[in-house]
Amino acid sequence: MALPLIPFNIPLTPEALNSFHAVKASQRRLGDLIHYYSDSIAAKESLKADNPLVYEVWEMENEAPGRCLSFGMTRVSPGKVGREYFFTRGHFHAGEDGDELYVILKGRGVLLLFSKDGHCETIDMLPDQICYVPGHMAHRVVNTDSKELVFFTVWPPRIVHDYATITKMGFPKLVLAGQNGPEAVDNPAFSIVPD
Ligand code: PAN
Ligand code: ZN
Repeated sequence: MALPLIPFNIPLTPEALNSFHAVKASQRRLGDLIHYYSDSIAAKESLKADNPLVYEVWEMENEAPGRCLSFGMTRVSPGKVGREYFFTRGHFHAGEDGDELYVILKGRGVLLLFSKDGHCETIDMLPDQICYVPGHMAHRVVNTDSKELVFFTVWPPRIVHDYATITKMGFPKLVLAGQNGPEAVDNPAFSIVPD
C-alpha cells in the first residue's frame, strides 16, 4: 500500500486507524497462539472454554518507493494462560537494521527484547512513554495489567518480519503473575539456534 503525499491528521485511536484507508487490520486469538505459551496444558484447557481475542493490529505499511515511514497500532487484551500473561507473538526484523518506536497510549506492560546472541532486556511499558526497539533485537509485548494495552508503532517500510526464528528459539524470559505482581523468569525452553 502507499500513502498519498498529502498532509492529514487523525485521532490516535484504534477506531480512527481502522477507518483510515490503506490500513490492514488483523486479529490473533488464543487458538492461533496456542504453541507460544509455556504451559501447554493450561493453554488447551483455556481453549476448551473459549477462544478469546489476544491482540489486534492495524498496520499502514507504506511501500511506495522512496517513502520511509510505516505506522500502526496494537491493542493487547488483558488475560493469562496459566500464570503467563497475554502477549504478542514477537519477531525479529530480518536484516536487523530497521529500528522501531512504540508510543504507549493506554495500559501497562512489559517489552521483552533479545538479540541472537541471547542478550535479553526487559523494559516497562507505561502510558505516555515511548520505547525504542533497536533493529537487531526481537521484541514481544506482554500485557501485565487488568485492562487493555494500546500502543502506536512507527517503523521503516519494507521490513521483513521474521517469526520463524522465534518459533524455533522462544524468548529467553517468560512474564508470569507472581505473588507480588508480574515477574520475568528464565524460560527453560529457550535455546539459541544458529542461522
Ligand atoms: C508491531 C507488531 C505488533 C504485533 O507492529 O507487529 O505489535 O506483534 P507481532 O507482529 O509480533 O505479532 C511491530 O513490532 N512491528 O514491527
Ligand atoms: Zn517489529
